[in-house]
This record gives sequence, structure tokens and C-alpha cells, in this order.
Amino acid sequence: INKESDSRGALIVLEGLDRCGKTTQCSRLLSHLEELGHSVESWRFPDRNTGVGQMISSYLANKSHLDDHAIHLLFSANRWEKRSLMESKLRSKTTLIVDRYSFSGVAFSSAKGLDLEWCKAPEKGLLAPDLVLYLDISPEKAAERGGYGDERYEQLEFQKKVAQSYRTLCDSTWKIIDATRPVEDVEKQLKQIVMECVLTCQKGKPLSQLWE
Ligand code: 2DT
Repeated sequence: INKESDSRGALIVLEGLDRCGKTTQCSRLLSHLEELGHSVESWRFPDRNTGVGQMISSYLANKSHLDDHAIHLLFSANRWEKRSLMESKLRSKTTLIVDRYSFSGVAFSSAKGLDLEWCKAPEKGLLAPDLVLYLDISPEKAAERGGYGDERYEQLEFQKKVAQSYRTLCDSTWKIIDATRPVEDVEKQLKQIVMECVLTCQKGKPLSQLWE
């Protein structure tokens, strides 16, 4: 029996390499759900607005240097500081479309050579997404898309390692989307998958935690 009180918003995460189109698709999903009358917000990690987020932002801009383990833990802390807000939003039936999450955390740090299990440990207990959409593109093709910016990780050789880490992390629950197709086609495919997930959560799917 689905009690009305179990109804909640969906936690939907978009992942992928730099320039795979995540940010564009997040904003299109947001407008689509809003137009349908759903309560929805678009989030992103790192959230650069918090104190921790500002440290991360300065690191990414190469304005500060931090040990690989230290920056990994800051990225994780940046998710922990938003965890309770995240849970209350979901319980009050707001769907969250999230641009990067723990998977970016593990993929980018393990691409530097950090141990995979060590990278996953601080993520344990964060809310598990109801849906992970992986926008799949080769590092070479992503690089062709107008080039990378100046941030720390925006280099082809490093992105190749990140792609490899994502492959290790990915499981059968992820939806792999061909991100080389036209934006509108990708959008159409994403909308369909997302709607299914939103409805399932509306019916009262229990919340769960990473990494079980
Ligand atoms: P954006 O360009 O999407 O703002 O990301 N990153 C991100 C990590 O290394 N660990 C994390 O936990 C997260 C969420 C990916 C900025 C860069 O930060 C990387 C790209």
C-alpha cells in the first residue's frame, strides 16, 4: 500500500566527462518538469557558494594547491553539507536534477591514482540517486566541442583517465546515453527516462543511501 506521505521527489544525477552536454540537458529537464507542474530544482556539485565550495573553486582555478586526498575530502564535505537539505527537499516532494555527484568525486580522484575504495568511503551514507544518467562521449570527441576551459582537469589526457574510472564505477542501474547525438534527440530520450523515475518516486519508492 502506498501511503500519500511516502510520496517524494526524485534524486536524478547527470554524470559524464567535461563538455558532454550535462549542463545544457539539466536546464532542459528543469524547464520540462516545471512546465508539467512538478516541483523541481536544479543543483550542481561542486556547490561553489559555500565556504568549502570556495576552497574547491580556487583549487580548480589553479589558485591554490592541495594534496589529492585533501581535495577529495573537500568535494565530499561539499556534498555532506547539503545532505540534510537534499533529504528535506525530496521528502517535501521536490525533484532534484543534479549536475555531478559522488561518481564525479570517485572518478576524478581515482583517475589521479587514488585507491577506489578509499575514494568511495567518505561518500557512504549520502543519499543514493534514484537515477544516474551517464552522457557518454569519447574524450577525443568532447575535446573537439569548442575546446576545454582553463580549469585544472580540462585536459585530454586526464579526461581519458576519468573516462576509464567512470567505466569501472558504472553498474547496470545507470542509463548510458549516447551524447554524440543531436541535443534535441538526447533531450527527448532523457525526458522519457526521467518521467518514469519521477512517477516511481511519487508512488513512494523508499530513499536509500550510497554505497550499498
Ligand atoms: P564542473 O565543471 O561541473 O563545475 O566541475 N569534480 C567534481 C571532482 O573532482 N570531484 C567531485 O566530487 C565533483 C563533484 C569535475 C568541476 C570539476 O570538478 C570535478 C570537474
